[in-house]
Amino acid sequence: MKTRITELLGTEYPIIQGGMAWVAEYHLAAAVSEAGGLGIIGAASAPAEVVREQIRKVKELTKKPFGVNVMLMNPNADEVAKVIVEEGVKVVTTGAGNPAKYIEMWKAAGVKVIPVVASVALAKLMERAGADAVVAEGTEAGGHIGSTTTMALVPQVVDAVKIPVIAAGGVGDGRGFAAAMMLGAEGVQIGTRFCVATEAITHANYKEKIIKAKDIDSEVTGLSHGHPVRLIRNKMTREYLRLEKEGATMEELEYLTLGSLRKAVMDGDVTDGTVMAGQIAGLISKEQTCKEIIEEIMAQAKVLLKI
Ligand code: TUI
Repeated sequence: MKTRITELLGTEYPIIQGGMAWVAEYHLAAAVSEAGGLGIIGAASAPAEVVREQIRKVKELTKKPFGVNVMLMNPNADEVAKVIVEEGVKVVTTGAGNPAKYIEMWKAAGVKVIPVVASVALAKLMERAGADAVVAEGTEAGGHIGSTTTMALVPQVVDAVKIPVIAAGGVGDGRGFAAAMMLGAEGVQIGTRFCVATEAITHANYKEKIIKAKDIDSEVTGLSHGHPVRLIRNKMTREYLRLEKEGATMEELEYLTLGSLRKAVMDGDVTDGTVMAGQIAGLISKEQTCKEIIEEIMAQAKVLLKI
């Protein structure tokens, strides 16, 4: 399938993997790229040298295109941005902020820049700053989110910019892919379904939490201090939301979640840990390889789109 996104990225399919913190490491990124999508290393809060190592490991596993996601709240973002150039990475996605100050450096080095946005305003700003495409991510997504739904956000971003748009948030199968195309997107970004991929190093308890989740099992924490995060309900979210309701300070809330994502993804503590996932978790019913996931999505979408 050809769209401006497959042309831009040099991939077989217009499917990119989300840059999920801890989950999006080199095994997953290489498997998604090998399966014809765009695998992504999620830099999250990692130091720049760890990101460099991850990039080198992906290169050992695949000759196909891959990218790096820069989480802009990472205190090491400046160094990570430079490592991307030094290592000759071809595609960068960004999240949780405005990457304007890095775009000139990345473009000069020939890096394709794809910011993740949650509003029309930021999409337009990114186009003017020289972005090659944007990911329009709706509030259905897991992790750090905006407030507009994918259904409402994607067509508004498509109308506002000339660069191609990738839809994210709530896309988990071929129906979601086809719906995104109908909204004018030319690609999709998928996170939660790749979290349970065979190649993902995500702890079995985390995968099971996603597989068992129903449609209404996610919560949004952090609304009171302006950093909303979507995750699967557990003891930690109940405690967090109770403290938020009681007017706890950001410091008190941060203390509760310190290292909690690592605890869930790596150690499998899905009771006190942070289980970030999107609303589409309710649709995800089994672990599959990245190849199976991508081929199933594309086969289903091709029937629906009659292509
Ligand atoms: O970035 C994401 N999702 C993430 S990042 C992340 S790491 C984290 N861990 C703990 C607490 C908080 C974050 C987990 N999930 N998605 C892309 C995304 N970006 N969604 C929404 C946005 C966004 C929101 C506001 C982008 C820009 C923005 O404002 C830009 C501005 O003008 O400053």
